[in-house]
Amino acid sequence: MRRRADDKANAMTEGSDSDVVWTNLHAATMSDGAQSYGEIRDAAIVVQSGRIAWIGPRRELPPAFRSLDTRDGKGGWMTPGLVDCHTHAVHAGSRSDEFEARLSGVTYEEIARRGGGILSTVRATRAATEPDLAAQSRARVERLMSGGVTTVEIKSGYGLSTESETKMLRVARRLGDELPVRVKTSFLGAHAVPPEFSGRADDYVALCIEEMLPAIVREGLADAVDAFCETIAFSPRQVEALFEAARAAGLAVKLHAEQLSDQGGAALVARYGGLSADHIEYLDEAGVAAMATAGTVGVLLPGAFYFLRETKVPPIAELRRHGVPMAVATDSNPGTSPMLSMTQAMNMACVLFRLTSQEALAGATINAARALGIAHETGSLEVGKAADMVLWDIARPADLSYAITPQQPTVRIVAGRVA
Ligand code: DI6
Ligand code: FE
Repeated sequence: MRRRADDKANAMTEGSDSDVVWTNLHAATMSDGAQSYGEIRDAAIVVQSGRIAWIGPRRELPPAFRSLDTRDGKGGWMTPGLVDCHTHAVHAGSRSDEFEARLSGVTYEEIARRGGGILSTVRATRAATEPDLAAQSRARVERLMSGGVTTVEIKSGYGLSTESETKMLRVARRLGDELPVRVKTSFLGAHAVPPEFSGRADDYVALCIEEMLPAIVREGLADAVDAFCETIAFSPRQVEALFEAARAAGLAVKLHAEQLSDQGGAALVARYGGLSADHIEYLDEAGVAAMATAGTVGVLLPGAFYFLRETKVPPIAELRRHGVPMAVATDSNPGTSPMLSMTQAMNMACVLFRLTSQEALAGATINAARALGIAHETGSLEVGKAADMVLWDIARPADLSYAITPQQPTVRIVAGRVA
């Protein structure tokens, strides 16, 4: 089932526009990870069959490519297409009513305990027809795309029944088929305990393992399995049972870990060779070390931090010291991060978490691709990778994380094709 995204990538590259060379631009290749922008001034980028066939200083362009049609970068900067590696973009409705309640002092946990929060979006998502859910979700994904996103991860987790979880994931897959964007999906059945299982979380986890996951695997609907490990959600023991089932099904794992408290979730997902531990405000150094050993990416979600007025900052210095790759994502969701701009998430990561602007761009490109297990395919401008690229009318790469205002590229290219 994990093969699906690669099939999509191949399908995308096969039917590409003719071979071209992009010139009159600078490139931030992000090929060094977060160490630098991998800048190439006055660059040329050769795109053949949807992939990057050559990239370097224009004056070094090999003669064989000089007769290709050119595309004018108008003096802008080409970066890898942005990768939003953590979203809940498929859901129904809004929660501005809860936002108002929180402004008057009610906490997120209190709202959740009263049956609001995630469960109010569950009610709306269950009630939505598949076409209605698709229409609402499509508008969000299109907004992300207009801000430079070429790959987006989308989770389930607002259905919490086999019928509604598969509905969400089918909608996510369909958006990937219909729109010029790569979509990776994660099964987040263990997001909250649904009302009909109130007080019976273990029974609900058993349903996730015995009924939902097999149905999802049968239809090839998920690329990974995610869970919310928290006192108000699922315990490490419950998450571990789910990860065992994911492993048996051959699916990658990732985890909402240490968002509101330290549950040892990051160490747990690292023990399963997980792709990422996400949120991680309350992560301790032992968890950081476990992630470093396993190669698990730390996904920073400053939108949720901002929106919940969290004050505990993720342990950025420890993550750097241990060499844990850091990604930045929107966490786009109605409860804790109603945000649809990756450059805005980058700005918040710099201002709130003190990432450097290089780290923010690496977090939105190459490290985000690693968090999805697709860094061999996208996330940096390197020969052999898909030509997923965005052109920005900016003077310096740091302009992308500098502005608070959401930014839009002038050209967006997916698998070599202007989209
Ligand atoms: N952590 C979050 O921030 C989102 N899910 C999660 O596990 C919040 C989801 C929501 O409130 O709807
Ligand atoms: Fe999330």
